[in-house]
Amino acid sequence: MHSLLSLFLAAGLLHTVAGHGGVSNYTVGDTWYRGYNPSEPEAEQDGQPWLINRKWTSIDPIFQPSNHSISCNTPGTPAVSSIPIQAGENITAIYYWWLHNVGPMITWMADCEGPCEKFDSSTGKWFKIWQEGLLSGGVVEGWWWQRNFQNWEGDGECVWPVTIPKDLKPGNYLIRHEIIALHIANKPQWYPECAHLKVSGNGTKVPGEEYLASLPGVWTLDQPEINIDIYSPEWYNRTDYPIPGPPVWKGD
Ligand SMILES: *[C@@H]1O[C@H](CO)[C@@H](O)[C@H](O)[C@H]1NC(C)=O
Ligand SMILES: *[C@@H]1O[C@H](CO)[C@@H](O)[C@H](O)[C@H]1NC(C)=O
Ligand SMILES: *[C@@H]1O[C@H](CO)[C@@H](O)[C@H](O)[C@H]1NC(C)=O
Ligand SMILES: *[C@@H]1O[C@H](CO)[C@@H](O)[C@H](O)[C@H]1NC(C)=O
Ligand SMILES: *[C@@H]1O[C@H](CO)[C@@H](O)[C@H](O)[C@H]1NC(C)=O
Ligand SMILES: [Cu+2]
Repeated sequence: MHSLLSLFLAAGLLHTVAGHGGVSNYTVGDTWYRGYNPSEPEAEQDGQPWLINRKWTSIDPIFQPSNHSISCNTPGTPAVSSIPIQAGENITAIYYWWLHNVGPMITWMADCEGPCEKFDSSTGKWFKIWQEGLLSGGVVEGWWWQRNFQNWEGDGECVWPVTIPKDLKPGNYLIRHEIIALHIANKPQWYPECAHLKVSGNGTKVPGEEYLASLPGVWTLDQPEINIDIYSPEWYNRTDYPIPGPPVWKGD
């Protein structure tokens, strides 16, 4: 199976073999929160009281880093409800069958500075709370976190747990899961989805300026790690992949 996978990868065909994807559900502890489902009728989901993630109507990627949709996908309409979570707890994003396996995965948050239902995500001061990239080996054939996460065999689920920094100031936040797929030369793909969180706890910390970024803004096609040809001699066997953007905020 893996040689077949490598073949698809080398040919850049994986993309056409199966679809793309995005967050389907979230869990906090034993509680499941249903996300927006692009394959179900919009009328059954729009405005529903259970809806905790921002509307996204297609599992296809976004190709332009300057696209307004890069912040919370298309159309990114605000959710109705929020996921309650305590700072220090984990939230786990569960994906539809994920097949790509090269490129970084990043979880961001942004303070809605009030109700998230009224917040324009493209004005957010986004900060990273988690990121993973290349874990071992070379850029093309090595193991990315995304490769552990993907589920080529189709059994089990693609789960992505992250911890809300325990000292984060309570409030309303967006959480944004972003996969950047880099398997096609010089054609990076973005897969972002956002959910609304109501963070509780006794924290007082907020990230400093050096941790903040805009979306759109943080990614450009001038970044060599983004507008990348992983199959080029320059990258193929490289064992380091620096994830661009600000550093991850650990809560201090
Ligand atoms: C997500 O939740 C929906 C509705 O609760 C459910 O039908 C679906 O199977 C879940 N998806 C996954 C990948 O578990
Ligand atoms: C932004 O991305 C969406 C989803 O891929 C696409 O439909 C739309 O045309 C893009 N907008 C621009 C200005 O490129
Ligand atoms: C909580 O999230 C962290 C960070 O991703 C992860 O290392 C840990 O395994 C998660 N814990 C649980 C119980 O899922
Ligand atoms: C916050 O502080 C109150 C009062 O000291 C305490 O009862 C509560 O358990 C704390 N909550 C958390 C999440 O630490
Ligand atoms: C990568 O390394 C392998 C094994 O050393 C070598 O055969 C191959 O030619 C290298 N590829 C590139 C593009 O440098
Ligand atoms: Cu895809």
